[in-house]
Amino acid sequence: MHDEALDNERVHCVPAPGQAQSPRLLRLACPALVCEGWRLTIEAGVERCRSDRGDPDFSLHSSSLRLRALSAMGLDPVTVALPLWRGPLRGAIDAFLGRHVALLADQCWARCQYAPGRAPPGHAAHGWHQDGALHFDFGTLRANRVPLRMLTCWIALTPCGGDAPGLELLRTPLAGLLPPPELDAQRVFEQHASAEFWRPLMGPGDLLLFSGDTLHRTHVAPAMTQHRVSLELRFVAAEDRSPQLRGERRVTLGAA
Ligand SMILES: O=C(O)CCC(=O)C(=O)O
Repeated sequence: MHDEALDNERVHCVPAPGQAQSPRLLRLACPALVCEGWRLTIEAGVERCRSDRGDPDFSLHSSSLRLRALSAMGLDPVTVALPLWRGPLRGAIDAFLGRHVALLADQCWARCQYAPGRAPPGHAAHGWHQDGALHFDFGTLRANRVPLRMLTCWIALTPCGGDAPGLELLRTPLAGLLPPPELDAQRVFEQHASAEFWRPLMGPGDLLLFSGDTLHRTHVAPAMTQHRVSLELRFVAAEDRSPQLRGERRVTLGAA
């Protein structure tokens, strides 16, 4: 069920340092058995949080759980990130962020998304946004809205994009952060040519790597019948001193 045309967009085609990073897809970056274990752990964790409530690491609205909440169950953010950074993602991450890379350990998430009409009460899909807007205060007057220089690694743990919700991304990163009124779905649709929108079909273990300036949202369509489980990691340069990152727990992955 993979879109063969997308297979050209491999992680080993890295841009020169400092250039924009278009979103790219890497097939089967994580082994299927490992993904299945992660999926089971996440579903159990999300269901437990949904009935217990009160866990600050759980968002009822997005059926998302910070990965750190699953550390004791073997799904620690650093344990997930290290083999990817040492393995298939290293060239792409280092080319974009430099050799001293840090994981934003508290901004790593496990997520469930549901087919329309099958979502639990209170759940909603993610609207258009840029991850580089993390902790950005749009209320302050700023000459330019500079996104964090960040990479998000989004891993599908179940088939998605076809019969289950996936991601929709703009193929070209934007020059700056869009303020909230410009994130309206109709407005985004009007501002970009249809060829710019990308809804990859993904299977367990496939991953998307995209930079903080990439506009994206949950892709959910009326005909979908299945739910999806995914997880995501966020990387920055270890030396990044942007004020938005103040207080964030960074785990440096090293430069070996
Ligand atoms: O998993 C999704 O559907 C959306 C997640 C997302 O866009 C994000 O966390 O930045």
